[in-house]
Amino acid sequence: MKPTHRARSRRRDAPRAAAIAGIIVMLLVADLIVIGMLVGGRRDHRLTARRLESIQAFYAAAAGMNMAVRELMENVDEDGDGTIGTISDDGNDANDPAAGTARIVVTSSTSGSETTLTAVGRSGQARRELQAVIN
Ligand SMILES: [Ca+2]
Ligand SMILES: [Ca+2]
Repeated sequence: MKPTHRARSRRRDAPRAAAIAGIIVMLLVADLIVIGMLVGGRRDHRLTARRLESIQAFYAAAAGMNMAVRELMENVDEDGDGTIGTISDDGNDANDPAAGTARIVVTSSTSGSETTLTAVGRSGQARRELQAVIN
């Protein structure tokens, strides 16, 4: 029996259909790779931003500590918060000095002959704290 025209056409189209299916699978894989790279890049960007905020907060705390130690060395309330050795320790975060995008506050506590200075730097979601004990 001789194959019909339709059966011959199906046999010729089979490799073409397989090639199209292969191309579609390759495009899907390429899409998944691109999406994976974009998601990974976005996560890296956020992580870098958090690290930058953490570094800014740390250096802001260090700057605040230097300001507080200077007040103690000079025996002058240079920032006008009412206490020598503290920086913007007035319970109002809005007026804390800024170092770039970071904010600073330094508090002080005294126990016996020891004074503990606590400097807090804040930047974005980051918060870094430094302490110094002065005898
Ligand atoms: Ca002060
Ligand atoms: Ca303040």
